[in-house]
Amino acid sequence: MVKKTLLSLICFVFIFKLSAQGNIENNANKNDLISYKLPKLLISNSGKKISTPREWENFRRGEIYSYFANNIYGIVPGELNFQEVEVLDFDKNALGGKAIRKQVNLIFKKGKKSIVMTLLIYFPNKKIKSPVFLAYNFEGNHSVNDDPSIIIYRSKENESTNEKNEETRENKRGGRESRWALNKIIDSGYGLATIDYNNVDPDKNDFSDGIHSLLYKFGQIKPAKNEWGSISAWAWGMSRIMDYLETEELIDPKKVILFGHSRLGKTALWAGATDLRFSMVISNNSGCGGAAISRRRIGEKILDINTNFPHWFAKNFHNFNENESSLKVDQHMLIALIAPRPVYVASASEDTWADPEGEFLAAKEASLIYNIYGKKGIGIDKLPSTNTPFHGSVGYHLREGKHDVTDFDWEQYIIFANKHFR
Ligand code: GTR
Repeated sequence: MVKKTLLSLICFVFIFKLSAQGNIENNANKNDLISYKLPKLLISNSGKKISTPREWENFRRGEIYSYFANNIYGIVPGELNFQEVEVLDFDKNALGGKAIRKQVNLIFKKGKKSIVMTLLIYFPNKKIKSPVFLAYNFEGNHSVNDDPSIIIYRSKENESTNEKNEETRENKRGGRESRWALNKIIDSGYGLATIDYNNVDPDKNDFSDGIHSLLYKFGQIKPAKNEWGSISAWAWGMSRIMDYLETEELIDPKKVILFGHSRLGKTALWAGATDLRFSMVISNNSGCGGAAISRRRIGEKILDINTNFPHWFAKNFHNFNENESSLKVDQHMLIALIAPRPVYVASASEDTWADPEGEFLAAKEASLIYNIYGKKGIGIDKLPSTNTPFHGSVGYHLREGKHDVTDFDWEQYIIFANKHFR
């Protein structure tokens, strides 16, 4: 009897301790009953409480950034700027005359190696410097708009011009138009600058191609454990395009907004955390390794992403497969690194693989830093109903529907940008 009572008592204490651990208990995975405790944003590694922007910038931001760099995305092991800019096209009569279209090659060389990034930009046809959305595309610049003048990129690997290849490429022309709301963007006074992310680093588990190999040390054939995976390489690419945009007289370099969907939403967040020149960041349905809290283990987990895409993150990130709780950070801290610049996290109700609620909670937790800067964060505590946007300095919406980018999403991003820029 005494033994039994003792056993129940031990069990009670254990269960109590377990549930008290999660400071967001209600949102823990209901299926496998994992509770979790988020690392504290406002306590430094040495235990110092952070309550002012100065303390955040001097003590806390750097240690969080360096943890993400060395353990998750990977550091960039050197510097390289483009050596040549080649203007391929400049047309003042694009989109029926309301836009200017420009296409340029940014050429990077190191030793015998080189890469070429082909940038497509549509500017509003006005005599002022415009704010611009900068975004990678997945399937080539010509997939963004059905415009026969958009140059089809040919990498060294796919440069063959046989008829069949040409036909496949042509078939993609305008194929992703529905994701770009180009007319809305231009009509609202914004430009759009885009390149195929494969230009920077082809999206495959192969570190011999793309930008990585240009920065290898003698004899190196793959990144070291704390060095860049593809997401970090794509983020680096966004900064190099920013170098170019700073020289572009039709653009206001103080109003460059990073946008990315899915793996490119993860990239936009990391690029925004890394390069303070970006004045706003939007991550659309970015999920695991993007905006979603890893410790929730809902939808895609670290093990899944590192198994299916072993090249996206630094090798060190694989140490956290099935081991999320030993990370010293979680993704709310990535969003916090963007503060005090406006940041937008968007989810979709059917995109359960990206864990919409986890994305919301990260944006909510990151709001604490915005509050320290005297700004309103997301302004709500619970996941809102679908199609109900919130636009504080942290923006959020849960769009009804699947993993995608729609006109509804773009309408929100334009409203958000207008609110903060005008
Ligand atoms: C999925 C992946 C996600 C997301 C997405 C995408 O398959 O699991 O993390 O990045 O791809 O980029 O389309």
